[in-house]
Amino acid sequence: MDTENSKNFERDGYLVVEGALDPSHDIEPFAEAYTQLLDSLAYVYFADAGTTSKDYDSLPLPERFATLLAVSGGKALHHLDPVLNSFLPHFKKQPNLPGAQIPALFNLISHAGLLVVVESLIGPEVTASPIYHINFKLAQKHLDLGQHKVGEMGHNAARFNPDAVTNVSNTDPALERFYGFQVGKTGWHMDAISGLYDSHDSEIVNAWISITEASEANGCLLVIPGSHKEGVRGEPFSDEEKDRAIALPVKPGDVVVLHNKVLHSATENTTEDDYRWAFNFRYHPTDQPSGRPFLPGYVARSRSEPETELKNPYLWSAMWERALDHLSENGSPFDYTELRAGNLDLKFAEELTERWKTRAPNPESWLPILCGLFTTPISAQQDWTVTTERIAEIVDNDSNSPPFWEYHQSTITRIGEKVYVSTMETVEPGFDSFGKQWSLFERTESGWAKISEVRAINN
Ligand SMILES: O=C(O)CCC(=O)C(=O)O
Ligand SMILES: [Fe+2]
Repeated sequence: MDTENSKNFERDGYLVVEGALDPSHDIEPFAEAYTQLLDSLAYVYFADAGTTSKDYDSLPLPERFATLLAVSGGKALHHLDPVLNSFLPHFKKQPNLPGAQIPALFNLISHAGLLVVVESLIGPEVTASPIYHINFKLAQKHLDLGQHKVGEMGHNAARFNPDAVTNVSNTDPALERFYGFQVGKTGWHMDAISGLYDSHDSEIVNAWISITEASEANGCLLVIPGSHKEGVRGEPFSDEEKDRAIALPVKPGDVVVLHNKVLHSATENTTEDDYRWAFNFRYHPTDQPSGRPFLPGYVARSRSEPETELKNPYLWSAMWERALDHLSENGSPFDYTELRAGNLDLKFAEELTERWKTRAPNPESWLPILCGLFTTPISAQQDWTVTTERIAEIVDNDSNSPPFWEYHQSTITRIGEKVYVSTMETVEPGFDSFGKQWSLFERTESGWAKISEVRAINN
């Protein structure tokens, strides 16, 4: 079956694998867990906005989703699909929200039923790319409902224009250019063009799985067989080519695998009130670039070094938290418009990829990302030593902060009259080994004094 699959995939640029996942065992529990995430986001946004929606719990899912978009002013999509939205000029992680990289999502991305298909196409060393998207296609009625509620909740209704597929030039960060792709209409494109140049020839495959049934009426995929053979290209695509498109209606549990260069889009959701909800996950051979080096992928399958496979969903969530913290602090390392305009060359891409490979060679190395390891030249570290004077300055003068401070590569926690300082520091050039140091300070009559210190070196 594998050779047949890969032959067809090579020829057509796509593959449909029916029943790769079990609807009642894999899809339904996942959908339930993810829906709880969506609902929890809505509750937080309601609370933050000082509003409530009494009827929220009793609404059908697409109406709840539309309500979530409305109460968040569109920003729930930034949180749920950070890979796309990290390119917004003012992208900020929303730390008040429960993380969107939930264990159920990790378990689905790592599901053996998907990996076996992926492995048959790209070989036994499989990295799950950080690139994944949620596409939740609402009927017009529900897009309108979102817009209507936006008005009610005092946000700018214009941001819910479903035609805002690309190139929306608006300074409002919530008016994301990707809005159509996420909840409206998916236009013609190939995925490769959105990756950094050094990933254009990576053997990236896209496993697209529908949580709901996907039909021509509610927005199934359209694909142009064989269109992956002509290199990386963007619009315009000829009508003649688009006329060769075929529709791929699927059921929950079926997987559509797309080649990184195959042209695809989706039909419009023209139903009265149905919705089409899908995820797409990307995988590539571990030694090839993902196209998003500053976001965390992970080894999902390795036949040669099985111990490198990431199995812990909470570690994955933490990697994302730290990467998004870093992104919020430092901004995206490049502009999506520049990328699409072809202004970032191979050298730029390779350097960025190399830099992040050195910084984050394994899952654990994403975790200390804000502790100075990535941004601090080693020679400058001494200037930032946390002295008793610094403690007094930071802890005593900053009464507005919670009893927790980030000071360069240190985390300072105050509990009553005690202050704990934990410092992550490199002990060798490069990032292969690092140590951790804990110090305890106590308030005395003459000010803060260092009481004890513990140092641990990890290799
Ligand atoms: O689900 C959609 O409509 C968009 C999917 C897509 O473009 C992709 O999976 O790359
Ligand atoms: Fe796509």
